[in-house]
Amino acid sequence: MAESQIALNAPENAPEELKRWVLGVAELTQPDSVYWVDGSIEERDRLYAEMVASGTLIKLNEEKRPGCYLARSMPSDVARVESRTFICSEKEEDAGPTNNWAEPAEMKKTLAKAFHGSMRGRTMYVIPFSMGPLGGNISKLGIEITDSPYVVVSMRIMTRAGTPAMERIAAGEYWVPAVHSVGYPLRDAQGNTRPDVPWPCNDEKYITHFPETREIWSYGSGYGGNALLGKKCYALRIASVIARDEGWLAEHMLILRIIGPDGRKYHLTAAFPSACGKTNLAMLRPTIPGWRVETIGDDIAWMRPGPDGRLYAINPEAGFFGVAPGTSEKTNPTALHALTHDTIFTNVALTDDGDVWWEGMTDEPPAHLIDWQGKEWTPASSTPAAHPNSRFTVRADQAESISPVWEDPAGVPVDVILFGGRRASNVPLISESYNWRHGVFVGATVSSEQTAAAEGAVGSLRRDPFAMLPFCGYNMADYWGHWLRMGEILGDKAPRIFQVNWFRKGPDGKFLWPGFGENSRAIEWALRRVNGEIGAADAISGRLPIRGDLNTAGLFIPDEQLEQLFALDPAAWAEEANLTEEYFAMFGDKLPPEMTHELAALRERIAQAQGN
Ligand code: O2Y
Ligand code: MN
Repeated sequence: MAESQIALNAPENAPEELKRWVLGVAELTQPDSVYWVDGSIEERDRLYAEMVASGTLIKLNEEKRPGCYLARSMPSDVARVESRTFICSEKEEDAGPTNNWAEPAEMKKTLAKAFHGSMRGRTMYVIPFSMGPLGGNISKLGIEITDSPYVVVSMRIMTRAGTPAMERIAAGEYWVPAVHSVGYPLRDAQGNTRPDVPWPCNDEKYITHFPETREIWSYGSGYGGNALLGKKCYALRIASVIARDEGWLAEHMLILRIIGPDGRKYHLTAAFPSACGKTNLAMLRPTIPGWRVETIGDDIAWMRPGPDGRLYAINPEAGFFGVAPGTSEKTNPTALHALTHDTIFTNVALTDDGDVWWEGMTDEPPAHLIDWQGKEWTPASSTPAAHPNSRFTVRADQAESISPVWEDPAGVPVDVILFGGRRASNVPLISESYNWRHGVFVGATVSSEQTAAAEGAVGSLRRDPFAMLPFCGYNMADYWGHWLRMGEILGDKAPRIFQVNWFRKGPDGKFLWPGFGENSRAIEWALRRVNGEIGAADAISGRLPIRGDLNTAGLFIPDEQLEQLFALDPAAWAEEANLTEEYFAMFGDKLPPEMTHELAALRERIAQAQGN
C-alpha cells in the first residue's frame, strides 16, 4: 500500500511516538492493512478460524483435544538458527567471541532491503505485550510487529499480550520494539501476485539484536525463538543487556517452589543446556515422601535484588514452548496433562482420529499417521513421524504443578541456583560451590559431552556457560563480570550455588543415577545444606555430601554405584582444568581476573588430592 493510503487503525490511547514507529515500519514493509492486537478470546478465535481456512492450522478433534490446533512448518524452518542470529553492537568486542557480530549501520541497510515491501498483501499485526506480570517492578513491556497470525496466537499464549499491556505503554512506560516478518510478500512492487502458502518463510534469515538501541528485527522465519520475539530475543538477549545496565539478571533458568515436609517453602532456579531434561525438572514430581514441587517457570528467569537484599525471581513468560518428542506419561505426566486442551502443536504427527502423536508418547506407535510433513507414515517408515524439535505451545497455568505464586509480580526469593550439564564423566551428582565467586566459575564452565566418554576421560566438551551461549546479548566475559558484581551486591543474602549432573555413567556405559523424580533427592540435600542441617566434604569440584546425608532410602543403589557417582579423579580433573584454561583464553583480557583465580584454586585442590 502506498504511504498516503496507510490506515494505522491505532487505538485512541496509542502515544504519538509509538504511532510514528508503527507508521515507519508500515511504510517500509507496505502491508495491506494494520491491525492492533487486543488479546481477546474473540480475536483469538477469529485468527484460528482464518488460519484453518488458509491451511496454516489444522483443527484437532474437538472431543479429544478441545481448542487444539496443529501447524506444519516448512522443512527449512524448524528451529532457531544460531548461524543467522546477530548481535549488532557498535563495537565488535561488545558482542564477544561467542556471538555473531554485525556492524549496526550495515545490518540496518541489509534489513531495510529485506523488509522493503516484505508484508505486501498481508496484514501487519501490532502486538503490545508484557514480559512478566503486568505492572510488576521486574516486568517489562514490548511491542512486536509481525505479519504472521501464527505468531499472534502464539504470543498470546507465551506473553501477556493485548489491551492491558497497551494501556501501560500509553501511560508512558518503557517498551522494547521488535519487528518480525516471515519475508513472503504476496505481491511484488509491480503488482504481480502469488498465492499464500500454509507456512510462509524465506530462505534468507536474519535474527538481529541492537543492544545499544534495544531493538529486535527478525526476518525470514516463522518458527519459535526466531519469531516469538518476547522469548529468546527479548527476555534473554536484549534483557541481559538491560539487566547488566540496571543491576539485575536475565537468565536461561527454570524456577521452582519446593515445599518441605514441615511446610517450609524454598525457591530454586536452574540453568541447563538443551537436552538435559529442563522441562522435566520444571515439572518435577519428587519421589521422597512429604516433599512437593510447584512450577513457576520452565525456561527463563528475571531476577532482581528486592527491598530485603535477597534475589527475587519472576518468570517473564506466560506459557511453555516445549519439545514434544519424549514427553510421556512416564517422563513428564504433568506436561502431557497440560496439553489436553487449548494447545498449539507444531510439527508433531496427526493420528487418523484427529489427535496428535510423537516419538516417545506411547511405547507402541499407532499403525498409521500423517507425519509432520503431511506425508503418510507407518511404523515401517524410516523417518520420524514428529520432527525432533516439534513443539507444544500452552499456557503455563494449564500445568497442574503451576504454583499459586507463579504470577506474583514481586517474584519469589531465590534460595538455590543450580547449574547442570550432561556429563558422562568427572562431574558428580551434586556439589556445592565454595562461595558465589566459585559458583560463577562453575556456571562459566558448564559443558556437555559431545561423545560418550570413557570413564575418567574427558570427551569433547561443548561449553555452554550459564546455558546462555546462544542467548547472551553481550560479551560473555563481561557477563561473568556482571555476575561477580551481583554477588558483591547480594553479599551474604546471595543464593547458594550448586552443580548437578544427572547423566554420569559407570564403566559399563550405563547411567549411574535414575534421574526424573529421583533428582529431588539431590535437591533435598542442597536445601538441607541451605538450612545448615548437615555438613559437607570439601573436594575438588566443591563440597560433596557426607556419606549417608544423601537420602537414598528406597532407591537400592549399591554403595559402589554411589561412590562412582561422586568419584573425582584428580588426573581427569587436571585435564579438565587444562581445557578450561584453553577455553578462557578466547576471551583475552576481557576475562575477569576472578575466573583465573578460581582456575588456580581448582588446580590447588587437584594438587592436594594428588598429595602434592
Ligand atoms: O527451536 C526453537 O525455536 C525453540 S528453542 C527453545 C524453546 C523453548 C525453550 N528453550 C529453547 C531453547 O533453545 O533453549
Ligand atoms: Mn530454553
